[in-house]
Amino acid sequence: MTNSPGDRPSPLEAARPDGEELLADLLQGTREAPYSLSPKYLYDQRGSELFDRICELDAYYPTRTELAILAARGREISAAVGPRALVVELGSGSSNKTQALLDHLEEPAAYVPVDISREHLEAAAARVDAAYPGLEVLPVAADYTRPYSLPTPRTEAARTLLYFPGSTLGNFDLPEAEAFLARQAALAGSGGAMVVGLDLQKDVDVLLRAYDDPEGVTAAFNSNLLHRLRDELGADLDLDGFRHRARYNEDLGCVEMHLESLKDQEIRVAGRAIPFRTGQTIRTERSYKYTLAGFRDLAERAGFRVARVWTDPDGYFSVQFLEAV
Ligand code: AVI
Repeated sequence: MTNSPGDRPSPLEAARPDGEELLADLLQGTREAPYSLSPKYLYDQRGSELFDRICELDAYYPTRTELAILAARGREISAAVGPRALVVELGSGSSNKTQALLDHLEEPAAYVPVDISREHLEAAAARVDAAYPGLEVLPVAADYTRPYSLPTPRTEAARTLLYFPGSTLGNFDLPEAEAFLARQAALAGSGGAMVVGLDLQKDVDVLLRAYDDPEGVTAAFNSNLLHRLRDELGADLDLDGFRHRARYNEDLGCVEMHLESLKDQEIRVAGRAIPFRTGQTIRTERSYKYTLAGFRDLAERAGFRVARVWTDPDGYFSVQFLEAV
């Protein structure tokens, strides 16, 4: 997933859950406190539109910061990658982040967007076709959090380059992030590499503002889940009985989004009642903020060596170049 207007955060939407999965996950995640629900449920159509708006907010620094790094360091990134890479983008991406990489690369062998959504894939393929005539585009319809295989391009590739911008990795819990990276290292194979965008630890006030913006767009994005429960599952609930909360979890080093109950109440769904006390929450997302050393250790455990790191002047965000070892 990348995150800028038009972005589709793929791992989060990867399951394309139908009502049954949403209900099963809701009941499972609220069997006992603390309650939680997978962030993938944030991204229905309205949620994706709200996420696009988040990426344009002043308070939400990651998108513009990452784009600025990619623009400033394009040449260095290209030098690290080298010519004739098979560029595999995890998630069909947004045109500006895809272009921020492709514009700089030397004769990429082919571009392979991987996304579960055929609609997003087709849009990405069409965008890249139009912007880079002559570049072979080989879309893969797959959930990239699960095993998938890569196509063989017409032009022999010098290496496989996985591209994973947007700090989407930050939405994985740490063991999950490590296992995911280990699978990518195996997929990229000998000589393979990855360019990954990762948000970094910073002042907690800056973080909390990014996840609880003054315009209330993130609050709407989070609360959209309640609308989904009502509209898709027929849940009986008080939409105004909850509020959006962003919290920093010191122990884990992540920002969390919660929906907090403003009173003692129940959500009634499918013949079940999910009780809430005043102040009780359901966690809807974790967004990990890495330190450079912490990520280096994680990447190494997963079979990657961190070869280059580029950051912005404030050290808010990083674009990292990893080589499979
Ligand atoms: C998609 N992902 C990287 C975003 C993040 O920052 O964790 C999702 C998001 N949640 C609230 N604002 C943005």
